Amino acid sequence: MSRSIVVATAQLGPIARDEPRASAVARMIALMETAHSRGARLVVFPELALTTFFPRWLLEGDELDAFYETEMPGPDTAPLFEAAKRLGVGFYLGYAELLHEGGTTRRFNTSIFVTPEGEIAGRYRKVHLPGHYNHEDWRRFQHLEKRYFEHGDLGFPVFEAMGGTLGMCLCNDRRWPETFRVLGLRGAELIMLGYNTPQHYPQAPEHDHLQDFHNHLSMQHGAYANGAWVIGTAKAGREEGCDLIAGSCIIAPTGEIIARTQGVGDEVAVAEIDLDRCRELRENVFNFALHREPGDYGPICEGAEARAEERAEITRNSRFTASAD
Ligand code: ING
Repeated sequence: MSRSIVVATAQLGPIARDEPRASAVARMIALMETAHSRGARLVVFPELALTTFFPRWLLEGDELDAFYETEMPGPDTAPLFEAAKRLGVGFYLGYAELLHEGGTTRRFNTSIFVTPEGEIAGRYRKVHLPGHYNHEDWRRFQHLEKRYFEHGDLGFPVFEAMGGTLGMCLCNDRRWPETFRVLGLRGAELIMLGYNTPQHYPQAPEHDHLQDFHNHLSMQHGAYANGAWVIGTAKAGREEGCDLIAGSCIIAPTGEIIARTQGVGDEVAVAEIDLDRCRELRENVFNFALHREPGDYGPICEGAEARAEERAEITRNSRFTASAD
């Protein structure tokens, strides 16, 4: 018995700061059509796929709000939902979510999974927000995700769609093994994620040449240690003067990269995956019931309350401002 499905990573090249959403959506529809022509029924787009990576600048007010979606689908994104229905393709989409809830405005770095019927079957809000809160002059470019997004309030949910159990995360989440482990413990067979990853990491430029290695290392380990398929999709290329890595790929539960993009622009890579292959790992080397020892993992979950206070402190006093070395 196999639960095979043809999937695609749909990498985007740079999106200009003044590029209309309609342009990004048109590019994504073209990628979806290419993937469909190669048999794909599931497509993964990048993180913040509708606009340029705006946390690289200090913005406020209407100029900042212009980068968020207040409805999904909205007028600009409806054509993507329609294309998915027309082609019979499900898709993962990363975007900046702005909502008014209980009298306050809430902002999240969000991803959704939309079924071929056009229904939103899963939603995720980024838990691990990298970067900093205040503008820091010493940086070549800013990384203000801690300023522009709240800590995700949905945890790491899984959901049923496309004949399997699916999970999502976003960019920096992939570097934290806990992300994949929680999704794995909840039975995720395919984990989808998008990323915007600069080649240059200001606090440790000596690692710049390792970004592609760390990207694949993180995702390959997450796949292997949890016996799950992983699809990671980049927004890539030189975007507003900032070089973003590519390396979008499809990874088997064995940790092997079975398909990847070659360039740094709009590009699709496709592979047929069998969700039943997760069992090769989950029933053997990573048989959680047989081999996992949660009684010894205490420190992993210690400090949750303190962390909530620290997060508030970052927002209030940004005492975590990294000093220039
Ligand atoms: N970007 C980067 C990422 O985690 C980063 C931030 C870059 C962290 C390089 C470490 C090294 O891939 C986002 N958007 O999370």
